[in-house]
Amino acid sequence: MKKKLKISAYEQNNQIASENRQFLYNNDIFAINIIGSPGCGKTSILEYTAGNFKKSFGVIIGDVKTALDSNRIIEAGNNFSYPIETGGGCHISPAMLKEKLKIINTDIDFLFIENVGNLVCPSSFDLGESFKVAVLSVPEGDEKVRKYPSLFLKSEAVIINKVDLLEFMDYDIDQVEKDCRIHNPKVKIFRTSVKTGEGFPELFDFLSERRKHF
Ligand SMILES: Nc1nc2c(ncn2[C@@H]2O[C@H](COP(=O)(O)OP(=O)(O)OP(=O)(O)O)[C@@H](O)[C@H]2O)c(=O)[nH]1
Ligand SMILES: [Mg+2]
Repeated sequence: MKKKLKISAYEQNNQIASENRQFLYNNDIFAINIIGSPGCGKTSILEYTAGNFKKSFGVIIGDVKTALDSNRIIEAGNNFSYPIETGGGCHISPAMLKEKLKIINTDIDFLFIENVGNLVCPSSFDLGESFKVAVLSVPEGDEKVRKYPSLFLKSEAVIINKVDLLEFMDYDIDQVEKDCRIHNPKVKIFRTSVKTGEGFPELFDFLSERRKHF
């Protein structure tokens, strides 16, 4: 009797991630996997982007429950917004993304994937994205890069959001940048505020430029 070849869950995930990557490439879609703590401002950044980024883009938003964040993007003026309910899962899996890619409008240049709010699990999975962006925010404290290193090893860019709150908090932003560079010396860092718009022109320029090289 022939033995059935078993592949591990890890290999299976990577296989599906490769299929997602091929699909995105075939459709000329540059995909960014956005990872950060609950409440750091991921959806707010995408709302701001919906109002100010002059490129065509879609959004997929993973949450344990509800389509609340996905609906916020539609209200902000971008109809290409799709929710993923993980039903308890602490991250979007490659298979969940694959299902969603079947129904998205593919006439877009960028796809922003807001992962479930969590600094640990989402960083362990390749979804087939072009690159990962880590989002930090001032009120959550300045030690997160040291405490949750794996995300910062894998992120090509880091957004430090809510810088409008710096004057009220003990947050050593220069030290946070140094910590990021220990994990990835080439990391691009953006200091943003959704309230003032600070940092967004630089972020949008980076995304537009980076798309040319995928
Ligand atoms: N002061 C200030 N508040 C912000 C900024 N960005 C987001 N917020 C606020 O932070 C809160 C959480 O923002 P969300 O965008 O929902 O955060 P999120 O990361 O999408 O949260 P989850 O989806 O639950 O993980 C909201 O009350 C926002 O108004 C900012 O730059 N400055
Ligand atoms: Mg959100």
